[in-house]
Amino acid sequence: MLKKIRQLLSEITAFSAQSAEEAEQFRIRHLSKKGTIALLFEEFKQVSGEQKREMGQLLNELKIAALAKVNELKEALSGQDERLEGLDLFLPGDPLKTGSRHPITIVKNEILSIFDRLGFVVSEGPEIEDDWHNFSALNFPQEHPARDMQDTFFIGKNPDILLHTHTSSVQVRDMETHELPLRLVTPGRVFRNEAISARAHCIFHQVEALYIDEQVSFADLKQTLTYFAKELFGTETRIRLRPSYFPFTEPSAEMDVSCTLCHGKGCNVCKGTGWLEILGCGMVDPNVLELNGIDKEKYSGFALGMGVERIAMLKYGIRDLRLFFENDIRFLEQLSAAI
Ligand code: 2NM
Repeated sequence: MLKKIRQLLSEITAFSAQSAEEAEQFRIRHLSKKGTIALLFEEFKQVSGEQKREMGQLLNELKIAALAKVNELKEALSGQDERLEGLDLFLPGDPLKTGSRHPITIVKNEILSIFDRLGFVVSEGPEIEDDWHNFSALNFPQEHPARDMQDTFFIGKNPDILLHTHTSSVQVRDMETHELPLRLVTPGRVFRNEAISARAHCIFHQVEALYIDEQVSFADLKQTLTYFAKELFGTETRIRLRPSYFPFTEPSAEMDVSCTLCHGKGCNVCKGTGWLEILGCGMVDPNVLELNGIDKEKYSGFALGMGVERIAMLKYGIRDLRLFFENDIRFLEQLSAAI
């Protein structure tokens, strides 16, 4: 009888079931009133003497093992059938909703990628600046109107701490800390105290580029601009430069590209001119080089700056700049799908 019990014990511990049905049959076979274990207990009544103790212990062990196995099987298989009931496992799953990049980020990355191909490295810096990095080091005279409360956001009452109005302030920090030559692009948010409209916002995104080395010329600037415009708007794009003025460049210019919509014929996007204004640029004013500790006899440089929103508007025919800041999911999805 001992042998029988041991055999049954190993059979029970090794047992596994594929379905709740099989588990139930297992329970009936071993644990019902007429099951194998009940019969063994019946037999046990006849046992006497020395064997009784050992056999009793083993029988109890067997019963506990069988009960544990039944519980284990029930737990593993419970609900399985109900959960699967009425479910078509071949249906496609719920689609995962993925986000998309903001159109400004997409266009900004495209601009940075074009400059990357020309060897310009990305540099970023603080949005909160002091007067030196935002104005003085860039040759803005003390009485320049941009320093006015009307144009610049100052932080608290301190006239020396402000939100930077262009990313040139980051380039000043680069001139302070880096060896020459410098060839860098500075993307960033900039802040100007303007009334919000379809064409202006108090926060916008800028990318500026700066190249300083020996013998950098206006011809280098023109070639860089031509390459940039053709990469961004297509190889048929032409550029033109108009004289302009910035405190930090001399000479200064504004660059137009041939209208991306009518290719120069004249339409309502270019207001009949055939040209679109894209960016400002120029040769770094020798005063700026000097203010930043650079030998103006040995070195020269060019710089340029553009608003990312304006380029995104022209590239994708968006008429209201405010759409970029509202984050209406329909606008973001529509545009990032188009880009
Ligand atoms: C512009 C237009 C023209 C510019 C100048 C400098 C620096 F640091 F070299 F002085 N950085 N960026 C610059 C020049 C920016 O944005 C419309």
